[in-house]
Amino acid sequence: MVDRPPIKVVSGMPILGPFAENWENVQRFQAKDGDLLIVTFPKSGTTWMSEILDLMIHNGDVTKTQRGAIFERVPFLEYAAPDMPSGTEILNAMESPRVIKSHLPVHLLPSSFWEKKCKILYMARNPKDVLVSYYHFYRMAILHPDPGTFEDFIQMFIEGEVAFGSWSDHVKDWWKSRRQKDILYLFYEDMLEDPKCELRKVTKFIGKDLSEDILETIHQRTTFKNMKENQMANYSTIPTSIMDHSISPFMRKGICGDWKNHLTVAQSELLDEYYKMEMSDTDLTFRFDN
Ligand code: A3P
Ligand code: EST
Repeated sequence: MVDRPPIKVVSGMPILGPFAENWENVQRFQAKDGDLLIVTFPKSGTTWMSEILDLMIHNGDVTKTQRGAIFERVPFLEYAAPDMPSGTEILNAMESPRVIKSHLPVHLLPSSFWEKKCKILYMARNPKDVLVSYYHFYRMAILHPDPGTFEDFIQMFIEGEVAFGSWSDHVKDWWKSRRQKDILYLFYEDMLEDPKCELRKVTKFIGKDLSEDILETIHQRTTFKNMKENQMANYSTIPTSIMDHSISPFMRKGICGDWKNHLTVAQSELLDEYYKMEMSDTDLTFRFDN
């Protein structure tokens, strides 16, 4: 088993240890006109939206999405690990149109994304489900430190000490910035409730004209069940020494409200307090039930 590297702090943000080594290249990264960027706080539906965008830019051609695993088709900007090409290296060698994934907060996004004609899609999810999903992900993805007990992890989450920092700052800052540029702000809970409606929004936003038949194909291909079974979307091709799906599968539940199966009444109330305090200065709201 690979050692779990400790978190490092770059520009005031906690980040996965190995990612810190490539930080300067991330900040200097050159976005290009036409790039599509999906930004999220971890565990908010990044992989889901990545698969959707890859299908959309290929006009729903499912065979094209079999050309590689999701993390190869939609490279992760901040990604870095010893003896592996970093996200920036992969992206620099990639032809347009590029779909890029990032977990960066607004103020740390490389400036070239603001300068070029890029479209940014932001996807947010309620903090209780993010917290539960993130805890399981920390356990199974060995690039993360040991999360400790669930109780410990709740504290780390509330303090903004998990990788990529504070959930509330992330969602609020991107919400504030959404009118500054071409940014489409989406919610995981809306995607679950009415996927076709959200797919139409995304299609329009990226300037694609896709038929209802193609949208239906994209919808079917990106249901939780189908993505869970799709080797090119479910991260199962990664060695178990790096991601151990027997601890917790990457495609775990895919629902809204799983937090009710994990949080005690006291823990849920603590999160309610956190939410009330952190969200008192914004009109951004989340749904916790489906
Ligand atoms: P759970 O752990 O709650 O199941 P990310 O891609 O940002 O890391 O987010 C992962 C979360 O999104 C996981 O949540 C995963 O199951 C869920 N997910 C992935 N694909 C999905 C889909 N097609 N529909 C619904 N949820 C999906
Ligand atoms: C790290 C954080 C995160 O929120 C999502 C992902 C998905 C891609 C993962 C990466 C990660 C951790 C490191 C990897 C990577 C795919 C290959 C790599 O080894 C597991």
